[in-house]
Amino acid sequence: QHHWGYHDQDAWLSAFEHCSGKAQSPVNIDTHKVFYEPNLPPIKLEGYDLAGSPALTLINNGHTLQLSLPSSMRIMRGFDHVYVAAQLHFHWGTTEVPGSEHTIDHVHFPAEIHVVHYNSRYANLAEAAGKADGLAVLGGFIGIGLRDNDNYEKILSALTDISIEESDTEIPGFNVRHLLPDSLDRFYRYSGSLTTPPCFQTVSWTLFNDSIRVSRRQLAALEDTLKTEHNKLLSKNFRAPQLLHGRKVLASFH
Ligand code: BO1
Ligand code: ZN
Repeated sequence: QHHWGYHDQDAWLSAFEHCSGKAQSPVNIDTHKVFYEPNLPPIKLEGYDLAGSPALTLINNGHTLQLSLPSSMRIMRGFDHVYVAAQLHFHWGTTEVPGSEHTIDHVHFPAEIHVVHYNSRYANLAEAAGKADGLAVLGGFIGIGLRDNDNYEKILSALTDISIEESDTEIPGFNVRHLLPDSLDRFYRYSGSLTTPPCFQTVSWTLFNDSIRVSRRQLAALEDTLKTEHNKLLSKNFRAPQLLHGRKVLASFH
């Protein structure tokens, strides 16, 4: 397995054949060029409230901060299939460099959350990842607000326990729905890929229009706590926007 990193994203192209495909992610969303699609079904989530459920494993895998999710969490509506949650993770930058992967009119948000789901017709994420209808990722833009976000604090307060690469910890179950925007009604939809190697072009992407707010302190905790290989700061873990190559970005709203 090739040891990829964010510093040399051009190296992904030669080491992973799918990374040079024509349906890669992330992309810029040009809000003046999206197609309003009134028939996009609304997103209906089920089983996202994990309060009182078994503890969840939070891991620093050297590329991101990742929370393992139980298969009780599902997207019941919004797609042609039922999708089962596997994990959620984040992409971020530094205080100086906003680190969302997707951009809106070429502007980055400070950070982005991805809730990764796989099609329930497959056994697990690994099996689904290479299938055309395999994956659905829900993406949320994270911005800075004046108040601490109590829901994000359930994750961020555990970061100091996993500052070393490949360390993990357990956190109590909580309502994962509250990590997403208040309204899920306004979203963008397009066909793309995993934003990291192996870059499989198997993801139906949903990006919520309404952003999520965390405090400046909380964002700093995400940006400044985790370490990657050689004890270097884990930051700027976002891929540059990729060309659409004729793909259409749909919008559920106008
Ligand atoms: S993302 O949401 O597009 N940033 C994304 C990127 C990579 C993965 C999931 C979501 N997952 C990767 C796993 C690898 C696995 C690969 C194919 O999927 O991290 O361990 O090999 O199954
Ligand atoms: Zn991601």
